[in-house]
Amino acid sequence: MCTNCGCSVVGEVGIHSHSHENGHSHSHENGHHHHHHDTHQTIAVGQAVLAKNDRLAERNRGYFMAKNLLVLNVLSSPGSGKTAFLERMVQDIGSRIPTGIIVGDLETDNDAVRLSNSGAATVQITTGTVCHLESDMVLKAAQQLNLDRLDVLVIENVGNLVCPAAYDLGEDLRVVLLSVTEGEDKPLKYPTMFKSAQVVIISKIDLAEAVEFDREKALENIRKMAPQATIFEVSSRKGQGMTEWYGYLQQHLKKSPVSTIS
Ligand SMILES: Nc1nc2c(ncn2[C@@H]2O[C@H](COP(=O)(O)OP(=O)(O)OP(=O)(O)O)[C@@H](O)[C@H]2O)c(=O)[nH]1
Ligand SMILES: [Zn+2]
Ligand SMILES: [Zn+2]
Ligand SMILES: [Zn+2]
Repeated sequence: MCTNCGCSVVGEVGIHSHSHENGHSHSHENGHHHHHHDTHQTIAVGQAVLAKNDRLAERNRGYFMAKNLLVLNVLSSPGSGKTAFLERMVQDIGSRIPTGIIVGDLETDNDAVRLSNSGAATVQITTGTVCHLESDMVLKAAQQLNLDRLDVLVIENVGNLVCPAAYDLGEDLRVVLLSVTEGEDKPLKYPTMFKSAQVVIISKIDLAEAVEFDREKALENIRKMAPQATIFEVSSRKGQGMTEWYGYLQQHLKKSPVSTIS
């Protein structure tokens, strides 16, 4: 159920195609009352769903904390390069920093196949019509992984810059990608997503010149909406900026590196 865009709110979508503009004589009083009533109900249901999700997110957080896991919730619009970024990361540091990945998509397990080919333990969640992940889905998926063996658990959310922002999954860090091909103004248009980010990754910087990406403008917009966020500029294709990201990740690990054991 999606409380922001109403995508799966059964029978409660606020679009009425019949017109009331001309004061037609047959009474719609009940109907109007009904509509109002529905609207309030929709909001009430939505708040209950979010409150329940928040409780389950806290449960997830406790569970992940007990496992000493660093948990990332990776978010962006479709095709911004989440999977490519994670493939590169697992290839580069997966042997040093054991990483598991939960990936959400409406349909197909393509991303899970790509990610497990890169060497990560991977679980796919197919959500059907639901355009975001929720805490209970994440817990069920996480229980399919051997969490004791992992240092990092990554959740690749459904490609969507809107409603996933409303769903805490129990993560430590929200990582929001903005690719150079989607426009410098996205942080201004999707403020909720950027306001909740601890990390913003500008992705596909190898394409920046070709699309005349205005880097200064993008940085300004990100800083405006997400002054709290650490910003990285990366290319998963060419590898620029990835080392800086790995340094940040290393600093936030909950487990000390295996190599220090004598
Ligand atoms: N040139 C270039 N292309 C990239 C880069 N990262 C991703 N791509 C391409 O962008 C397209 C989308 O990348 P994905 O990694 O599938 O994007 P995603 O965010 O996981 O997409 P969804 O899961 O569908 O939301 C693919 O064709 C990638 O090869 C990059 O750093 N440089
Ligand atoms: Zn939605
Ligand atoms: Zn993906
Ligand atoms: Zn949704």
